Amino acid sequence: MVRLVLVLGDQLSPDLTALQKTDKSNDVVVMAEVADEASYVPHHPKKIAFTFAAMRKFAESLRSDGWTVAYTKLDDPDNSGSITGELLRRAEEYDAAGVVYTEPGEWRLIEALGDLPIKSHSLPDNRFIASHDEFDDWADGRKALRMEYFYREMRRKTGLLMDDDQPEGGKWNYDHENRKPAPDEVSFGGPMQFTPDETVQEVLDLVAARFGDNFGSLEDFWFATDAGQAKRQLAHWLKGGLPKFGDFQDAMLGDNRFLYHAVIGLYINAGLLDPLEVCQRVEEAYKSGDAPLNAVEGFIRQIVGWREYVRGIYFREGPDYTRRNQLNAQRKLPPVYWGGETKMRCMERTVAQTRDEAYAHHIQRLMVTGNFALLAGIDPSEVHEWYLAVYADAYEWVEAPNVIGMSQFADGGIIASKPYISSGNYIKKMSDYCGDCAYRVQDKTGEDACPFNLLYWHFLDRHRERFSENGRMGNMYRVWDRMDEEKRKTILSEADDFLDRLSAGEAV
Ligand code: FAD
Ligand code: DLZ
Ligand code: SF4
Repeated sequence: MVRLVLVLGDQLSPDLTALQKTDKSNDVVVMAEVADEASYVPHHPKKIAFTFAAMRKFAESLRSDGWTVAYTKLDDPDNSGSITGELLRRAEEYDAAGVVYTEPGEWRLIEALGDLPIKSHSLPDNRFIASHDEFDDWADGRKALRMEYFYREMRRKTGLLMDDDQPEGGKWNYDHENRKPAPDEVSFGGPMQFTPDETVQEVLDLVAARFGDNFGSLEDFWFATDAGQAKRQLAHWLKGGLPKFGDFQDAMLGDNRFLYHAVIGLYINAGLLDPLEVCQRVEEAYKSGDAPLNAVEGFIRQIVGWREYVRGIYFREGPDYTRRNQLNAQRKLPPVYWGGETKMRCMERTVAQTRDEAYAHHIQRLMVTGNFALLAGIDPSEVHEWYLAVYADAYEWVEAPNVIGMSQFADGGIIASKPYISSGNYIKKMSDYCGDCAYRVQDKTGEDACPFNLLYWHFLDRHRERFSENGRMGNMYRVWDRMDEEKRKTILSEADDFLDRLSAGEAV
């Protein structure tokens, strides 16, 4: 009897376990563009267009490879609107014995598929370096789950940048070389841009009609939408971007949105690029002398370290992870996150770039929009939904640990050993935003004082009980405590006033 083989929008890999374990001469692949997936958060239109276009092209490539594919387009009249609905409809149509699927990347769908009233079989997603069991074996019994130690295990397992059992160059981590401030000139022109072909254009028209009101611009769509294009982007970046990736990894520029970043997260997460192969290509660039060790190690750490680690945490912590709120932050997400007017140049630039590109790089996500939300005490579940909606690379397994854990400290410190907070000074050092901001980054109080300066101390003061004993934060509290009492009072009352105006919807 026929089995249905589910392929989700972020499972576009020919080596997907469900495709490997089934039979193309007998079984039927089910792929479906459905309202449920396209609207469980208000996704950026470019993210939806990327997903649908890549799904349609992948379906075609499966057909060329001999598979029967039952593909549902969003506007098909029989579309039931959900993945489970489509599986049940196709099961009846093909009189199928059951469904085989690869574990989805979100608990929401794992639970829905687990409740299917037909026979179903879930397979592990082997597109990762560590299985759930391997991660749990590493994590069990540890007091703290620090990424650095997990990363070393992954280096040993993959052999990447290993010299027998020793790390290449004698050190595991070259991060301290990777914190250079924004350069005056960027020698790399950014990611390769692809002109929409007929398939992409058809999807763009559909998305414009159905999701045109979502936050985010659909103009100038240039993402790769198949594995061939994604590989061309990878090759382009290896040559032009990788050599300086490390140096300027943390830098931010108002008029250069990509600097030396790879802009491949969306392709890896959707299945168009294989993470291990990407790392092997990066290692080759080091071995052939085309890229320095700090860049190569820094990049490989993001993939075999952070990417694998956050996935391990997401699955280990369970479905309630996205609802954690250890700092009891209750403020509503302010309109600035949806493009509302603001005088803060760093926020305005980061949100504008997000609206245009469905992309911002790591430090913009962490130290601008994330830092602001944390300092302002915004409800982490609202922050989480925003990040899940607006970035083309966002799926819960990777987004939630980065937002709830790393950025908002809402998991109470499973991922981060201390909160990622900074005053305006850090943003000034790493970017060119402050130069043309209405606020003055050097002002600690007063009408023009940078809001990050006020909120930084407000955060530390209101969370004193939790953080003052944290060894890595003692210095911050000592500086605060040594400050003149009048000045402290002024900072706190100006910060309160700012937060009131933020909550009242004022363009602060
Ligand atoms: P580069 O800067 O060129 O880095 C290379 C690759 O390393 C990325 O493509 C990605 O695959 C991997 N990587 C780097 N950092 C991380 C990380 N912390 N976690 C997982 N993988 C990482 N990444 C996502 O893929 N999806 C998300 O939804 C997401 N949300 C984030 C939210 C916040 C608050 C923060 C601080 C980070 C988030 N990240 C997320 C991680 C990181 O910002 C993006 O992976 C990166 O910006 C993607 O752009 P790039 O391909 O140009 O990456
Ligand atoms: C992100 C997304 C969107 C926008 N639409 C679809 C869709 O219509 N059909 C589909 O199979 N997948 C889609 N996806 C990706 C899924 O939401 C993703 O597979 C789950 O969130 C699990 O990671
Ligand atoms: Fe951002 Fe403050 Fe700099 Fe303005 S002065 S850009 S608000 S850090």
